[in-house]
Amino acid sequence: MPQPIELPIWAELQAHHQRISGLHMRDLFDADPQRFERFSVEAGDFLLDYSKNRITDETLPLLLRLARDRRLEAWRDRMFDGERINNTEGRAVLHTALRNRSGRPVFVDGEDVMPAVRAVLQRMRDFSARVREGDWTGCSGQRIRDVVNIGIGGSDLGPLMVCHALAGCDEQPLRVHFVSNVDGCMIEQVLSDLNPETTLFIVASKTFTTQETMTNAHSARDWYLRATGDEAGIARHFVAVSTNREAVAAFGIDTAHMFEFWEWVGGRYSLWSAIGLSIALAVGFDAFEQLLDGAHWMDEHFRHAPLERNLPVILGLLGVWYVNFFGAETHAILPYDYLLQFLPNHLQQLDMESNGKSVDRDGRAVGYATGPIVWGAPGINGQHAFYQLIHQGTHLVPADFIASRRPRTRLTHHHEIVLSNFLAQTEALMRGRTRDEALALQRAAGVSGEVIEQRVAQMVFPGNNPTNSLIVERLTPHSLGALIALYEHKVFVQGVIWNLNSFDQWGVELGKQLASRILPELRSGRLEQAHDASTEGLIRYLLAKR
Ligand code: G6Q
Repeated sequence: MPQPIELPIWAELQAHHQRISGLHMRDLFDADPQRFERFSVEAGDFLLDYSKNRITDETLPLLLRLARDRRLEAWRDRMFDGERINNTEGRAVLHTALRNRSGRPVFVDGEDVMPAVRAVLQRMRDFSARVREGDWTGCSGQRIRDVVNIGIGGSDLGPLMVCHALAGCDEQPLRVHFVSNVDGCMIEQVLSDLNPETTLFIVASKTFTTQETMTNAHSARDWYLRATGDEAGIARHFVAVSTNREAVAAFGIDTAHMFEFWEWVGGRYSLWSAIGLSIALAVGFDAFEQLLDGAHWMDEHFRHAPLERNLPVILGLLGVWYVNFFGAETHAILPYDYLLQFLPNHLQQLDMESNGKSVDRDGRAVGYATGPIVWGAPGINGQHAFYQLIHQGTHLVPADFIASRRPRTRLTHHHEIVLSNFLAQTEALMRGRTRDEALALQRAAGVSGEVIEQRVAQMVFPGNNPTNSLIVERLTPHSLGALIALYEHKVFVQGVIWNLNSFDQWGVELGKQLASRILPELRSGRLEQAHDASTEGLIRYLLAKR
């Protein structure tokens, strides 16, 4: 497969960029009162307004040609059909099967995976109902009050984000906590408030070998045993979510209390699998199913909507437009919704671990930029922290603004404030403030002389900073599922354009290997391996200070 930059359409896009990069969006809006209607799409739970982008009528058709020349639709179908498109690990990529609500079979090597998917969902339904209703009791016969999910990366970020988003202000029978960091402070802090007789631990690990998770799981077990002395009770207080039955048994968890998933589910795509058990416990299995329904809705939209009205395709191509033609190095995710507080963290992993690569799926060095640095925080808080750089700094920061139309809070006057800021910021980032406008403001305030020039220089905002406005009808399990799946497919679209395997993560290996060499040195107090002078100096320093 040729690299994208070898395609004629790439040169056409470069030429188009040269023609339009000097245009200001303020002028494009002035010239076209229909710009919003022409550059927005309503679909399902969403309105996507992408009119505040540096595009003209020609841009999207050219980007769509790029997508077609990269055979996006064929790649998409290969993913949904269970082909082993994760070529470097020889695996299919089927998180979409986990939320396949259509009754359609999905085959991997001739075997339909759907019966096994449905069987695990049924087990999750039964188990979560028993725990939530107080039917599953702890070792002393008391009902479970707290659940601790022990996992990291893909076995943490997705469920944490969803639990926070869906719990909202509603009363729930269980409190769900997350322990990910192996720094002992985290588990100590979480456990300090809990009663071992009413706490259930979920050890969530695809491999069941992850150092951080296994260390935390052992500390949790020690804590439980120190308090109760009841080995047999472990069965009532520890369950596992994994693909590795042997390791679960070796840890001492009865495999009858193991919730299975499969190698064709990538960690950062796994919240739809049994890794979502903490979600089902936190908000109930019905809500978990609605989350799956929403993601399935987005899968169907991605598969069937024409590319020009296809939400993940539009978002993916606009991202490529900025990364490859404007040289943008970053992309911000700015939810105007407290409940989506952890969405930027989840999307950061999803995007950066999937497309943060410089070798393509065929093993060639890429000669073009790939995944941007994805970051973000709730927009309202960001306004008081880092928006200064987006408005007046020297970097181009394309951003997604996400808000709900209908609030979850009863304090609706708060929601109006949130929305007014959402709208004002995207307007400000698009329009900016000209020198004349700044001058007029200062004159009206009675400023004159030297001060006015000084002030005006600081008060000019260049504007022309691209944003997408994504309005979710209301944050529900369904719309949240669709929202997450939207970003999964956006990442997929970009991976296809850049010819990447978005489903491996070889770049996390080296650090893990080196840590496993250094740990024995810290433990024994002896330097045994050759290191560079800096690393050796640091190890000697740490050992000498013990
Ligand atoms: C995700 C990554 C990574 C993974 C964690 C936890 O795609 O592979 O974040 O989820 O390293 O792995 P385990 O679930 O195997 O403990």
